[in-house]
Amino acid sequence: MAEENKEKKAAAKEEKKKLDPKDVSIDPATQQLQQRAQELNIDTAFDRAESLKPCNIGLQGICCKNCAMGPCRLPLTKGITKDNDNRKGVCGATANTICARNFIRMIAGGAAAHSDHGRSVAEIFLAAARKEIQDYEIKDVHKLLDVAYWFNVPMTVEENGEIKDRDIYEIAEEVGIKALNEWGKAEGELYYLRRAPKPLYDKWKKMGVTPRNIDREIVEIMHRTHIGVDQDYRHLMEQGTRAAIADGWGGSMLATDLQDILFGMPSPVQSEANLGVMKEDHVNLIVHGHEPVLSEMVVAAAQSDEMIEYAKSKGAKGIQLGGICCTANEILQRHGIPTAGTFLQQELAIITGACDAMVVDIQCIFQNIAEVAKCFHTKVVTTHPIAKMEQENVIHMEFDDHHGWEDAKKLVKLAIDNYENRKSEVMIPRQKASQVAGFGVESIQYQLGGTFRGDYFTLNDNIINGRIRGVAGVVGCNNARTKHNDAHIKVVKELVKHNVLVLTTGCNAIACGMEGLLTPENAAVFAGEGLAEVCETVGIPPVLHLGSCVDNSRILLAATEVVNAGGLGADISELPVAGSAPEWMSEKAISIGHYFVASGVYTVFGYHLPVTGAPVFQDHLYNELENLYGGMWDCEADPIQHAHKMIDHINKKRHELGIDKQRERVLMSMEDRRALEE
Ligand code: NFS
Repeated sequence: MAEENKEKKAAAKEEKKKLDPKDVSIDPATQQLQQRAQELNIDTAFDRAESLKPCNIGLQGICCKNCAMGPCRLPLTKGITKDNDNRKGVCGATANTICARNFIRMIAGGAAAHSDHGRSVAEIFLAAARKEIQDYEIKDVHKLLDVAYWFNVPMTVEENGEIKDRDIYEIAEEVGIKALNEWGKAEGELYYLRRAPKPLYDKWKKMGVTPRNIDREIVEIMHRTHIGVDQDYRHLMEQGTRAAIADGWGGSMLATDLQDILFGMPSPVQSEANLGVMKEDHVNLIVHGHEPVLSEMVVAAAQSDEMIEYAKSKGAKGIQLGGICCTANEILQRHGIPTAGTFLQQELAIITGACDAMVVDIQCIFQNIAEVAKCFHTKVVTTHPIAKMEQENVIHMEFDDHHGWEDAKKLVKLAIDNYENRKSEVMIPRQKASQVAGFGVESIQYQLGGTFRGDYFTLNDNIINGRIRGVAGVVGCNNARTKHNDAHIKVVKELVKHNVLVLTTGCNAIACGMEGLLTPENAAVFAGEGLAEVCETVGIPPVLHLGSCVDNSRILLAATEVVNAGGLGADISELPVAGSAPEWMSEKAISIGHYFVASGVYTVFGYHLPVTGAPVFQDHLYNELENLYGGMWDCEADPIQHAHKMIDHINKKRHELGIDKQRERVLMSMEDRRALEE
């Protein structure tokens, strides 16, 4: 009898565990493959998020495990108020100290990830400048000269009394040396800080938060958060700010710039998004991760006649390359390679049964893809020197940029050779949407300004005259604890409906692509009247895809261009702009969020922020920071309210600029008059 009960309970538990695929995502392709996973008894992140509940104390951000006297857990329980809060760890650390320590350690993790990626690019850049490697070259001379300017690298040289242009590779070498030095220079501060609007730079100076070098700021976070060092939440946050600025205006910005010089600046390009881009009769090779150094070569190899012929000789019609996560964004922006999916679709790409190889490098890669691959023929290949997986079915083929092309061909060949090993039924969802991606600071300028007026005046004009209410940067991850893409899409749609032009990156950009928000034709469908009019006139979508997460630096520079173009305030904090990460999950997102805040942007995160256990520290982030940098944090899980908090902030800024009245007049003359006549 007891046995029977046990079995019944186990069966009931098993039954309960099964999620309704409709609850995990708004995307039919994702739902279909989640269903398929259940039929095959394969667990995905959605299932694990359901069975593995988060720790409530960790959620509040007040568990300290930085020494062996802990973990010290200080949950905020009922009855604790600011006045009677005497929670402390064994060493006496308060809830504020613990929460701030945890928060800035997240910044350190995020800044390290972005910046170490930037460092790899800088190393390859220098090697290319020195012509030590053959497969990479200086592709965008214009951008090189731009960057050289910020590094004080002379572009001309005097020879025998004559001024001559310097050799491009000579300039590149000097840029490369100076760039690499940004990670560890002994004196001074980061060169790029001066790219920020002057009032912002002055604020940073006044606050003493200008980063000295990238690595140092990250290391100092680890030091300060070691037991018994920095024990003042405001002071800890100052270091968090230094490291976050070193990420946004340092490591990430360098990654973007140097990648543009090596691989070319993105320009608007047509493509498609979602798992439906995979093709049953093609070799499907998925590249997943972040550094375009590898994927650039894979793109070239997969498009080479040699490899296409080889694929045909193995019975395939061709090679279909697709990207996941930010690698997807990198190769989409520069080559129009279709996007296979977001962060939460990585396991599903394998569950199609048609993924012949998944090649990964760094960041946002689920270890479980190795487990899923065991149920199919898919080869999972790790390629980066710092990232391996313990599962024995994973192949490690370390990518060496000295033979980039040869290594990339090996990877493509491996996928082709695996094509004939498909063993299970293939199920590729039909869903895919058209998208136009490839925007950047320069292409926005060009698109909005036209050939004759390549500048940001047009954008500013339209903000001032109220056709565009403001600009929002909506970025970031998916989180298996929230419905996939639901908040992303609701927030973006609500913003564009209210005439807010959206700049997107990361997995938000992929979600927008899947939803059809990245096509100019859809401006009329989703955008408010004013924004739609601008989009239709200049032929842009209401949501502009600016690239991967390191490319959030492009948003900082676009905002700076808006300031420079004039008429909308002297600093980013005065602009009618706001930032958002509706489904964030990574430490990188926290670093990005904080460099937005420290650059003067009101930034709202969805889901939850791990600061609720320390209300005083939370108040510092949500309110006090505004007085210091003009930007501040906020958190709102409900997507519609989330968007409206941003819109309210934008309206507040419009009011402060005195441009809100004009907008009302425009509206009065149309709708209200009609209403009066009725
Ligand atoms: Ni950004 Fe890119 Fe996606 Fe989040 Fe991960 S891919 S770097 S961290 S999950 S947006």
